[in-house]
Amino acid sequence: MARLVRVGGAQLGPIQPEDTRAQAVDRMIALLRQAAGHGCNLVVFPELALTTFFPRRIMQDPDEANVYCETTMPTPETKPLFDEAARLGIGFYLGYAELAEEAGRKLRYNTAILVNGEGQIVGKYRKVHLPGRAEPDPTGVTKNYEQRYFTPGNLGFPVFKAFGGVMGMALCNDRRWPETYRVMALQGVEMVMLGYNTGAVRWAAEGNRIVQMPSHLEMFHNHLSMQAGAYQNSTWVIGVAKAGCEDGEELMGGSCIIAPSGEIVALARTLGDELIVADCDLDAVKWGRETYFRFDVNRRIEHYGLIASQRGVIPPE
Ligand code: CDT
Repeated sequence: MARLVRVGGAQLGPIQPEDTRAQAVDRMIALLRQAAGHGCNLVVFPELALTTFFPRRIMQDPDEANVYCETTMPTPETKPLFDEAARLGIGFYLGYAELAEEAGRKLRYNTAILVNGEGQIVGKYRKVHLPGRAEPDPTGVTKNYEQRYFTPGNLGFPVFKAFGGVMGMALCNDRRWPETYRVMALQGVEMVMLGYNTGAVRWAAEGNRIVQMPSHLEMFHNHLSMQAGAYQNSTWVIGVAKAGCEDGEELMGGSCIIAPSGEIVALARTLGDELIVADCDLDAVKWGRETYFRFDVNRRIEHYGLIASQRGVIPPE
């Protein structure tokens, strides 16, 4: 018998700097109700879903970013989302900025949580691959300062038994790194949920010229990385965007639900609040893992020719 999870990918249109968390939560509740109408068990929201994508701007003092962070979850502003989801019996993945206190230090993490259909948090992930810069970019092309505001995640890539399967989480830039999927696949992941905020247009400094990168590549790489991650690890991948013109930056949409075959089975058509839905059979991961990707049999780490230092970062010549 199939192990079906009906998943809603809840893409959000832009959240402007002046928008409140309560406004964002209202929009998410509207999408949750739509998902309930479709019979969804699980809804995936984007990365940093409660606020504007604040790391696109440089703040002199990184601690100014604390106003965008949550110290606990649920907060009074997000409680209505938890309550409505529990009332509807729908679980959800939510990306937000976390301000944690660890060993007497305050640290910010780019975080995602998994909440079950009873409104209980059953998993937490902190973004490992932080893109962008920590220091101001003299060329002005950088639209991402996550390295300035966040500490790399210290929870690894854990997986969680929930929704009748093995669930994993990742955030945005993580999707471009094969390790993200493989570390979870080696723990048996069956569905990777991933929220993202990615510019539709990218600029680069070439000498003293600023050039626009070919814009078709942004969406191509977005889907390529998630489809490859799904196929090469035989897992469902749910990629959900924040989209549209946010604080002057065009964010790409392209939210999608990807089967373990690597095929996109649901795709957003707009740059606004939009729900995409697919029935995800968790048993569909088995075919790939019993044929091309038998990790225990065909994966030959002892033959990869790695020396100890190469298992981490390979030093330059
Ligand atoms: N949010 C996020 O991780 N965005 C990055 C943009 C990187 S720009 C250097 C992404 O990989 O989509």
